[in-house]
Amino acid sequence: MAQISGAQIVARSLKQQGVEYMFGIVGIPVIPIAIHAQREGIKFFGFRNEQSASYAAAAIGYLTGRPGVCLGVSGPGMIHGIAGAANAWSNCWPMLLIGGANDSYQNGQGAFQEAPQIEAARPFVKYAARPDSVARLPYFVEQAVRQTIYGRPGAAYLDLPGDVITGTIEEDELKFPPRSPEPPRTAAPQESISAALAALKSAERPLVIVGKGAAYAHAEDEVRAFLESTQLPYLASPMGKGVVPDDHPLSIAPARSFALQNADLIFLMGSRLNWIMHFGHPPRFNENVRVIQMDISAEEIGTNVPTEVALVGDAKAITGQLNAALQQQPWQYPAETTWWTGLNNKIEENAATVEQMSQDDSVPMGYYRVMREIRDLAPRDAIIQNEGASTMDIGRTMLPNFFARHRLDAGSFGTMGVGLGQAIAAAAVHPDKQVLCIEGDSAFGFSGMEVETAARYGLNNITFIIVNNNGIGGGPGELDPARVPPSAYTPNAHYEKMAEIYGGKGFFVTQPSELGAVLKEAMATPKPSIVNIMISAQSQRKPQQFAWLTR
Ligand SMILES: Cc1ncc(C[n+]2csc(CCOP(=O)(O)OP(=O)(O)O)c2C)c(N)n1
Ligand SMILES: [Mg+2]
Repeated sequence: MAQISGAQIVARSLKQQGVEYMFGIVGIPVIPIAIHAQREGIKFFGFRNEQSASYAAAAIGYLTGRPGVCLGVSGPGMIHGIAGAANAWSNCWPMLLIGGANDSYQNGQGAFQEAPQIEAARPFVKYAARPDSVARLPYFVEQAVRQTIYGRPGAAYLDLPGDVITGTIEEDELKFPPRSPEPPRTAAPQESISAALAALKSAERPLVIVGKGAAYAHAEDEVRAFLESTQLPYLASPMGKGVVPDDHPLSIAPARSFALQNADLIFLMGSRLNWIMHFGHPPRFNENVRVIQMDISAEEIGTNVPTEVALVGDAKAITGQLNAALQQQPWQYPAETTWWTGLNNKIEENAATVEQMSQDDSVPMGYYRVMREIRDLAPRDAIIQNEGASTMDIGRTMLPNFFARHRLDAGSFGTMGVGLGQAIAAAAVHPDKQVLCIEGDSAFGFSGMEVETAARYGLNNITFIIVNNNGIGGGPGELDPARVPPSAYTPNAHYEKMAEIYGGKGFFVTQPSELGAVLKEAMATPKPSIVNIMISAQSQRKPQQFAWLTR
């Protein structure tokens, strides 16, 4: 009879539960878990910091619907991984954090890297457990994986003491639970479907808001069919972009502020009324805005603004129900309304301002000039990772998405530093697609060392683009080391030289005339390349009534 170790059981259980990707850093006591994960066919990516690894694991959950794993050593490794668990918690993405822990017989003795790990993980996870024996490891792995994807997705944590990892058992004594099926797609009661449609018909200025919940649920076909049959104007949340292509005629994205302020009824399709949507409150929203809310989580219903019609369940299933009802009884929001006229006027006005800024060939360049060039060269199915303050805000309006789950950013948690981990996850899931990782110079610095990780695993489909204004929201062109402003970084820092550490190519761009050719070459280069674009520290967003950063 054969003996099997805890590490091997964990790896085999993960694989059986549909885990395909693991990110982390090895050390005592988790090395054997990574080794066995590779043997079981799980793709392991050794990172340079568990924080980035944990962001990658969470992005995998969003992109694939099965959790990515972040593996960290006890104490500091696991603590770094909490960053990604928190990001997953805030974004409602599946991920599984696995932390090594000191041998259980040393608990309380001041063991090597001993820490209150379960307590530390708890507020950010749906499930946290310390398996009590080698034999029960498969049970705990199945529980953890299932918890991340059932109900509202989120993170789970497994705490694995060294003696459980290295412990052994007779293989025959083990029982592996079957793979947990995909979560049930719960539909809404028929009367709620009717109520939602009745509410939409009664609105004068309706607005649909498509969120990343719809993207996660793979509801893109249904959402598009719903919009096209009702002809309702819609807006996407930052990561809801692409569920319906951004160039769709029903998109009123350039008139976002006007639309939010004036809508008398909003239909939230997997989008929340949190800070990104200004809580649904005035002055960004109409005081008396009515709400139809579709969400996987009943607890989310009514948050910040009372909900008139609640559609609790799966976005794909429920939007399908709406479409079926509309087939029975077709209805369209009229094309000739003062609402559409107002929206279209605003779209034209804003598009003209943006177009003007994006044609500006001044040196140093402005954000819009840079983004225009990226927009024009990005393949239609590019996956866009975008983080920074203005780099992200402007990227959001300037860089379109045409497919669901093709945009990743700082998200609901506003986390700087997610970029490289997310880009690596996206490149691993979609090896045939171009991944553009468009980073503010500050955002890049949080996890810049992971360029080496990307190169080491041959993720040559990533191009790193740094929009460099010498700091957090811009910094001075010269620095006195005795008086460094809190937001400043080294002026004209040559971040592109980091490509040299792995024999890649870096580009430093100051002239708008060079930008296009450089971006093309960078995307065609056989290793991940880094394009460092100097822009004006004074470059700003188009004037906003309420910029979130300045409030
Ligand atoms: C983990 C974390 N730390 C700090 C912040 C605060 N913060 C918000 S945006 C930002 C960086 C903005 O600078 P940059 O990435 O260079 O973009 P820019 O606006 O200059 O284009 C920082 C540090 C944050 N959101 N997350
Ligand atoms: Mg910056």
